Amino acid sequence: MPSNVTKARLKAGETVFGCFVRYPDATLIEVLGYQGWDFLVFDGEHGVIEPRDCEHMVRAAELRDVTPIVRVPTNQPSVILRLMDTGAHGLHVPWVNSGAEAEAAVRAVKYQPRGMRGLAAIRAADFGQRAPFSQYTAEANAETLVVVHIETREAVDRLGEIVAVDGVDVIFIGPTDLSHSLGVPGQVQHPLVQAAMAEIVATVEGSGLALGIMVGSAQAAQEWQRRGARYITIGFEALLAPAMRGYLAAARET
Ligand code: 3PY
Ligand code: MG
Repeated sequence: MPSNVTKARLKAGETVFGCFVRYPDATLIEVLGYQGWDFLVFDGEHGVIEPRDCEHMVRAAELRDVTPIVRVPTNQPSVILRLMDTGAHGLHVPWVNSGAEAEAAVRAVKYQPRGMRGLAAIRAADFGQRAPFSQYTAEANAETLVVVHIETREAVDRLGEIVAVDGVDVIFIGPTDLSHSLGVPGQVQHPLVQAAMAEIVATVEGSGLALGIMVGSAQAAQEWQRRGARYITIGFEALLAPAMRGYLAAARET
């Protein structure tokens, strides 16, 4: 498995920037690969990305030296297996609500001795053409980035258990689902949501794990870096919409 540059940067204490893409298109990934992203997240939860799409998107990202990460739709070993077998260098697992659920995610994505991911000569293993399985499984266990979403009240309450699970790399705040879980859907600035986020920041601080979040603007990205986040993502549409609207407004001025 190729080395995971995003994971290496996080381990070195650096901050990394990525973009969520929910459209199943490898060409789009190749184009985005010219923009300087550290990583791209292919969204299999809220997007329509299936394993076959993911495999092409991973290839395109690798072509441009961007780390390919996939958000799996659910924390199920068979679902995680099919998306990770495409060769993604890491995964986002939504709705991780306890230490047991974080442990299940790590076991689904790591091979023996840490986990029980199914093993075969798939793309992630270079189709069995390059190295013995023992070398591939050790590389995959070391290089794969595990990002767990904290996006419910229960997850915030049980975050101490979650950060203690060996193999979790990034604790990722999902602001939209968190606001929904707290009864104020979409109101991410609501005091209830802000208080829950402050609890997350406090628990992650000093845990040795990286804090991640989805932001909506460069200003929010800067603010979250000041709060300690080092794995910063934004949605493709959050960047596209202002650029297109700004262009049209300006172009129609004359
Ligand atoms: C959320 O805001 O719920 C997310 O999952 C962001 O990716
Ligand atoms: Mg979410």
